[in-house]
Amino acid sequence: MFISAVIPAYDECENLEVLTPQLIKALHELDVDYEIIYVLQGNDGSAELIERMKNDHPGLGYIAHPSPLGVGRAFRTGFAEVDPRADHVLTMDADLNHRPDELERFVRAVQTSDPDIVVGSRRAPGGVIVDMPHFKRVVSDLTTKFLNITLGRNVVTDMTSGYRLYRRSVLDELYPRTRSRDFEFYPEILMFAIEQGYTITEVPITFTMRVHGRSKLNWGASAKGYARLLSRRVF
Ligand SMILES: Nc1nc2c(ncn2[C@@H]2O[C@H](COP(=O)(O)OP(=O)(O)OP(=O)(O)O)[C@@H](O)[C@H]2O)c(=O)[nH]1
Ligand SMILES: [Mg+2]
Repeated sequence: MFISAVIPAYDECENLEVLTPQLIKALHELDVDYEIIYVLQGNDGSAELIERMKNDHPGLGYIAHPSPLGVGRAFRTGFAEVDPRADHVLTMDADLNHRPDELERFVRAVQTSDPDIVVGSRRAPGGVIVDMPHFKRVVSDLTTKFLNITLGRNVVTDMTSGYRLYRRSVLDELYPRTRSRDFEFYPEILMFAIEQGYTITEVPITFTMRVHGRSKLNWGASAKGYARLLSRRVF
C-alpha cells in the first residue's frame, strides 16, 4: 500500500510540529509506503518548519500558497500533486482534530473489505467527540441529517468529517468534478461518490477539539457554501 496524505494547513505551525512525527510514526507502524503533502497557507513559519523536518523525512513535502484558497481548493491543489505510485489518498485536519494512531482502523478496513472510501465518523458506534461546543455539534449533526434526506439515502453518518482514506483511482475521477471553495467540499465529494455507487465504509474516530491556532471555519461562508451545494442538487 502507498498512501499519499494530503493535508490543508492554514497557519497551523504549532500543530504541524506535533502532528508530523505522530503521523510518520503511525505510517511506519502500518508498514506502508507514504508521502505527506501539506497544502500550506499563511506566514507563520510552517514552510520553514517542514523544510527542516524534510531533512530527516524524505516523504514529507508541501505546497505553499500566498493567498487563501479555502479547503476545497486546497484539496484540489494537493490532489493534483499526488505521487503516481500512490494507491490511496488520506485526508485529515492539520490541527490534531484527528488522531494519527487511529489511521490503523482505516487501513484495516481497506484490508478487510476494500471499500472505495473509508470515512472516519464521529457518530458511528464507538465514535467519540471530546469537548465540542454544543452549537457546533448541533450544526454538524443537522448538516449530515439534511444532506442524507436530500440524497434520499442514509449511508454516511458523518458527511462533514475530514478524516478519510480514498482509493486513488476513485478520488481522481471524483475530485475534478467538485467545485466547492470551502468546507462544503466534504459532503460534495461524498455525494458524487454515493451517486456513482462507490462503496463507503465508516470507521469510528475520536474527534478532539484543537488546542493551538484558530479555527478557519467561517459560519457565514460555510452556510453560503452549503446553500450553493444544495441548490445545485435541487435545480
Ligand atoms: N491551505 C488551507 N488550509 C485550510 C484553509 N482553511 C482551512 N484549512 C485547514 O483545513 C483544516 C480544517 O479547518 P479547521 O479550521 O480546523 O476547521 P474545523 O475543523 O471545522 O474547526 P476547528 O474547530 O478549529 O477544528 C485545518 O487543517 C485548517 O488549517 C485554507 O484556506 N487553506
Ligand atoms: Mg479542525
